[in-house]
Amino acid sequence: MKFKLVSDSSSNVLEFADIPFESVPLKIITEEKEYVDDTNLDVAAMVEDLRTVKGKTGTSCPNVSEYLDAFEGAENVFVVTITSNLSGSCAAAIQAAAEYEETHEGAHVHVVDSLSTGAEMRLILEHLRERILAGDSFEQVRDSVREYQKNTHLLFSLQSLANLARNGRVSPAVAKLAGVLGIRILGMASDEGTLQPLHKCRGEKKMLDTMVEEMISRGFNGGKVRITHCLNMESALELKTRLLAKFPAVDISIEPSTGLCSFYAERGSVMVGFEGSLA
Ligand code: X90
Repeated sequence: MKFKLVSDSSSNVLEFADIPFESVPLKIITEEKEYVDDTNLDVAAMVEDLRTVKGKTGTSCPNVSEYLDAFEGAENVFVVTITSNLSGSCAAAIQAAAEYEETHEGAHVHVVDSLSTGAEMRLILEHLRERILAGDSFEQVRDSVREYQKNTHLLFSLQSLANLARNGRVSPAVAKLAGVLGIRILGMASDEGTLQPLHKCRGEKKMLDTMVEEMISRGFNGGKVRITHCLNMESALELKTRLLAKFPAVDISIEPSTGLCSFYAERGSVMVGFEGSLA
């Protein structure tokens, strides 16, 4: 049974050790240029370009044939996508899965709609890898990830919702919450896989305090934490320090967000995927 993990690049996981893995890039498109969210992208330079770029900017998700290319050669594939409520990535993966199973006898492809993005997708990928390496069957891995997903969450802090609003990914009413200097919108991925604002925080310290409270109120009890940030290492480290003070044995990683999350979450954002109490 040859297993392969595939994820769209909104997971920020472009390379993954110990198991066959492929990242399928989303693209960030301006009137001048197209940025492919892969290991060649200079994220800091893209974020800088976007500050001054004129005209429309947007993104595009992988298409069916790009997913098919990523599956090639594998017998058992698990695909993790960004929430189907904000992107066509999941729909493309589902169509590719059906085509792949039809044309490759004995092959199985299961698409996991993360109903989230970013660091929560990393948690799901790590869980899949763990179960596959433990020797679970395709069906066991599928059932196990379904359970695992019920107990993972994504919280994030955004300093601007401009790109989300311009591209119709949040309502104008939600977008209006941000925009005042020093205000951070603390939000979560809702059960339906949409952006749900929770708090308006004045200043970074207040945001971090509220973030830790929100994690604990969602059952966080020292499980895994995966943090990404867009040019805001300071806050990511500060969050890590606060969590370590309360949960000394916690397993935390910090990474920069890649292209897609950096475009939508924007400069200064922090995104946190974590396990609730049952994991
Ligand atoms: O072009 C495409 O198909 C991609 C569209 C992606 C739109 C949303 C990206 C959100 C990135 C922003 C904060 C977290 C929101 C989480 C909501 C579930 C990150």
